[in-house]
Amino acid sequence: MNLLKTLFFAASVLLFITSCQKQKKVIERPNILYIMSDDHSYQTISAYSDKLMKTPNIDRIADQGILFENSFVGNSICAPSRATLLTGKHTHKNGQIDNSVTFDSGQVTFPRLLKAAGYQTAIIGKWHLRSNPTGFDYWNIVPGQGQYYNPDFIEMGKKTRHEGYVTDITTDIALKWLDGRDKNKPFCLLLHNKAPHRTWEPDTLYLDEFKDKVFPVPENFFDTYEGRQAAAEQKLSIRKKDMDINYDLKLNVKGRFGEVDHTKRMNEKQRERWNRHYLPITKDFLEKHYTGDALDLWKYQRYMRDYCACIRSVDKNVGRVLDYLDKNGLTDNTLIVYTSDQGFYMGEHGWFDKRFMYEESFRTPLLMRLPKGYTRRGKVNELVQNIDYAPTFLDIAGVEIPKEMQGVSLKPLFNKNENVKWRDALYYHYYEFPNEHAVKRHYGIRTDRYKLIHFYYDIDVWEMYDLKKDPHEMNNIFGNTEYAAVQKKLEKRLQELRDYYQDDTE
Ligand code: SGN
Ligand code: CA
Repeated sequence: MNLLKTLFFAASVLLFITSCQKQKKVIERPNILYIMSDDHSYQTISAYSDKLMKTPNIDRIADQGILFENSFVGNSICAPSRATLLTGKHTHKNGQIDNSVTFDSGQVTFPRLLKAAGYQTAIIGKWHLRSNPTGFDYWNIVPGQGQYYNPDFIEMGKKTRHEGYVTDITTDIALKWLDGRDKNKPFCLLLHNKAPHRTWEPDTLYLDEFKDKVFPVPENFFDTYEGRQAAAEQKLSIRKKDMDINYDLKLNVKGRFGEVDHTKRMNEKQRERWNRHYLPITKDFLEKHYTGDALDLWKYQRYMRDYCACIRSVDKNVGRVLDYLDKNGLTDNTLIVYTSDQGFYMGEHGWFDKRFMYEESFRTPLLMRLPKGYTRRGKVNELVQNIDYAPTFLDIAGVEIPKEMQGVSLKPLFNKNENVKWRDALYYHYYEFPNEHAVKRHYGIRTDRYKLIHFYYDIDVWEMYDLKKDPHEMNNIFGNTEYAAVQKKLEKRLQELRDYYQDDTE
């Protein structure tokens, strides 16, 4: 009897151990599929909020994975964000402080390290770093900002025009590459959409998607920017001529830049659909003679309709990629990431564009579906930043993270019930001034509750926000005696972060 008991006990222990091992077993060297759109706001991803639109396919990633509720960039603009993705460093360290600089392609980047470790690497879509991609087995990129209709792509140096809509074509090329890859090696594919970048030109098949939708107007749409000099002096306002009725909103009238022909790259069919959609809108606008607030609100609705119609294509194409992974048995052994190069204003503060360290553009959407074996699901609240992507991808591939990378691997956050000690604050630095949208140079710190920003160059202004009491950042509390102690702490912590990230630029 005793022997039987002992045997039974031993068998259960063995069963327990093997089941634990099974649970814990993670895929070694998983594939990495990184999808990044250009200027895609978290406000237009229904996994975050379905107030503006539904994105059922992008949501699939979070439904089966994790949704980062506190995901940010280090410098809210295109090329800087892309250089940070590749290098795992803030932009004062990788040199890409604004869009005008040419990326130093000799730097250590994660694709280069993955390639050396036996991964097949590819970048398809928007690149925007001026120098040619390095560290990729395959690259096929759009020139500069790219074109929406019948766009050119540069495949390993050779330019070709493709018939169709840019978001569809980017995905077509990506699926073709996936199909033809060496199936004995893991892959790392960067799929970078051009959309929904300004001037928000939808697939002509989707022009009517949001035609009659009335979007809720942000409560600070008519912001007067009191106590915030940099916000008052920007040039990214929907309510001013910064957003043009012809150039941005596609009315068939003379605008600030003359009469821009959005249809010049189109074929006959596309042009016909375009005109069928926009000519009646122009006619209606000319009859109504909007002025004042009514004009501002009309512009807001017009902007939102085109922007969301662009997202409609992005979402459809994310679905195509996810279906491909499912059908080819790749879903379990692939880390799937969806993000944007930064956030975007959907009329908050009366704005479009990005650049500011205010929430809507400092934040960026981040959704991940984890390879089999990682147990975390649902919302993740830790403060994460785009400096963390490169270390994360190297870490899950089992490749050593170079000391010079400034971000940290997110891998410890990929399992539930793990008590991870995490950072308490994030650093930000934006440089592109003087420039088109007149957003002043600034740097700052954000903790889970507070934000401190220093605007400099042609001004010397500090701002501070209590995000719990003032989530829309309308009330600058810098210098407020009630917050003196908090301010002192933030000032000290900001200097510590500047030392830690070795940023003495100002
Ligand atoms: C273009 C846009 C700007 C935008 C920048 C940077 N103007 O210059 O509105 O802020 O790109 O965008 S446009 O008239 O060309 O549309 S970024 O995403 O590339 O950084
Ligand atoms: Ca961008």
